[in-house]
Amino acid sequence: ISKSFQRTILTGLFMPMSLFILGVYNGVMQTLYRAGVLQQEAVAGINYYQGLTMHGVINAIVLTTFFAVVFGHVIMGHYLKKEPPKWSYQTSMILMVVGTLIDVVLMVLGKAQALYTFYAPLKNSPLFYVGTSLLIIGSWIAFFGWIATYKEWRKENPDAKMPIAVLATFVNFTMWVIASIPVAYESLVILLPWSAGWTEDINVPLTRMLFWMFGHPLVYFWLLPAYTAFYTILPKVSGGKLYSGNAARMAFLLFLILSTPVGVHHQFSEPVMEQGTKMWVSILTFAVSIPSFMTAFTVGASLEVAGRKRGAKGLLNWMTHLPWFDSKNYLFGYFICGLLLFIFGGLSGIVNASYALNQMVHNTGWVPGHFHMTVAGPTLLVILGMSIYMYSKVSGKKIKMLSVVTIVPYLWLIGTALLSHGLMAGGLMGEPRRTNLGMSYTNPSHELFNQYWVPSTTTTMVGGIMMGVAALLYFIAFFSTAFGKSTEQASVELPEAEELHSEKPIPLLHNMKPWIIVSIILTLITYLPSLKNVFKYSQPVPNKFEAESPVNTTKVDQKTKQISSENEKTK
Ligand code: HAS
Ligand code: HEM
Repeated sequence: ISKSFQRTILTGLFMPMSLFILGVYNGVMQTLYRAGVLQQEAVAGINYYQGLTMHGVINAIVLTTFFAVVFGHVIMGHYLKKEPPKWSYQTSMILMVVGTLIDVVLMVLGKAQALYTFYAPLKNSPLFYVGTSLLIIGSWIAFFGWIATYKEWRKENPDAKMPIAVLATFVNFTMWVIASIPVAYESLVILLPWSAGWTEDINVPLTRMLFWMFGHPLVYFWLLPAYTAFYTILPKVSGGKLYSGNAARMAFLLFLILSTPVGVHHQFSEPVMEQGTKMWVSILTFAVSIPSFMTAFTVGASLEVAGRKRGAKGLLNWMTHLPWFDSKNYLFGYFICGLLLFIFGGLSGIVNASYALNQMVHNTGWVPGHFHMTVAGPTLLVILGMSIYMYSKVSGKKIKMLSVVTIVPYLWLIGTALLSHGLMAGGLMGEPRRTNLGMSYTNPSHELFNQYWVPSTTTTMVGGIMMGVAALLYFIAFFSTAFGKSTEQASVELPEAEELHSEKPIPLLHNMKPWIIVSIILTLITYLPSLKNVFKYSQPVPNKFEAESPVNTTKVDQKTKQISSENEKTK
């Protein structure tokens, strides 16, 4: 491994993990505000929305993007036995680091508090859109480097199968590039000039549509690195083999065609979207669950194979023969806890996708309950497990406090289950998300106090504190490892699972082109009518929102004028 490649990978692991401390701190604080333990607007100069923005941006955008890139580098290094071109990994890391630093400084200064979804009418400093774009473009550049490496490898290995982990990484980044075009347009062409004051008019529903066109594939961009680990590493560390390589390839390729055209399911309550559009997107969203059901089957079967290889007999006792709490196999704990959480994260996603049920849960605590069992479940646990694994291998430093590292995922699992249960139970009783409940609803001395939300917000807080403790233990182990001495040969390597059956390669599962074409067609079929809806029912208007009110005063002015002129006529 070259020094510069090593430095790039270690920076890409160290920097986001340091920022994650801030992300976790704000997460725990949110649970304290929501439970009414904190009843004020701000603590240590950070107000609720500033904290929520930092929490969402650092955890869900920064940490996940850095991890996808670094994991991609290690996958290429391990499977293709080559380093990507230096220009690509260095430029990519510099852009990502600079972009992230810009965003973090703005968030700390309170100049960016428009939440991680950052669509209008909330407004950030124009620099935030620049910073976020740099982070995203940086990640593209890493991908362009991998394509060059892959082409070289292909020339030298004309008959070799494309390894599943490489296919998965390419699928993920192709989807990412397609999805980031609308958000780049939204950020750089609409939001940046508007926030800089160069334009006055803004079409709010258009910005929301463009964001969600990116926002849902974004969640699969978070998920697919975890799936890559479940298919290509987990069977190995649990002592078995991958049940079917073809099924794995098929699942990834289905994500390529179905991830982008489903974003409108975040807009089921958006008046500008017509019913036909919503119905179509609801159906597509059920379809995008299919590759996850396939994954549950294939990964579950691989675990069963592992359990039986370890001596299990009978129908279900393979579960007890897996390497639970095994410090030599600590990665297993991170993966299995992620999978267990995802059973419920996935099922709650299907509730969200059901249009009628969505009306019940939208904008309530149910939604963060759902996604902490996805992004803070399999995604985050694979990030934590693999980050310390990769840091140790690439730096040649032995992992410190291995027994703590082994316990962390189980503690995180219990904490996340409690946090999500509290949020979801509260959500079903109307508890709103994105609200500092401590200032009113969970403050007994406030006139809006609601006693029914006390048990749910308290459960959330207990879960949140457990997650905070798990994260703290992890940080101690991660940074002690990082600051330790290097004693072994540095290497870029991954545990690699074999396939159980030697299946015949299916050409369609080895060629991404037809899938990319279908992906673009499905996106157009969905988004052309959605765009038509947006332009039919909304238009750019001057942004005259006041801090205290969600109502656009421009529209109110126009309506008042219209009513008074009608009154004049009647007179
Ligand atoms: Fe979601 C909202 C629908 C998956 C993240 N989602 C969100 C938001 C986030 C998010 C962050 O339709 C909120 C955005 C915001 O701030 O407003 N989501 C779905 C559906 C799925 C889904 C249908 N979401 C995810 C994933 C995420 C994520 C993955 C992050 C990584 N989601 C929605 C909808 C909304 C939404 C609506 C809008 C809600 C609203 O109104 O605002 C599906 O992809 C889920 C399919 C998953 C499964 C589970 C398969 C289970 C597996 C585990 C097997 C276990 C084994 C272990 C093998 C079907 C693979 C066995 C071992 C033993 C020992 C037993
Ligand atoms: C939102 C707690 C870890 C991603 C929230 C909310 C709570 C919370 C209570 C809801 C706030 C509200 O709607 O008013 C925690 C705690 C954590 C944690 C206690 C661990 C100590 C994570 C992780 C991720 C994550 C690891 C992602 C990798 C998010 C996102 C939001 C959120 C994207 C939505 C932000 C928004 O609405 O703008 N978190 N969380 N959280 N969390 Fe976490």
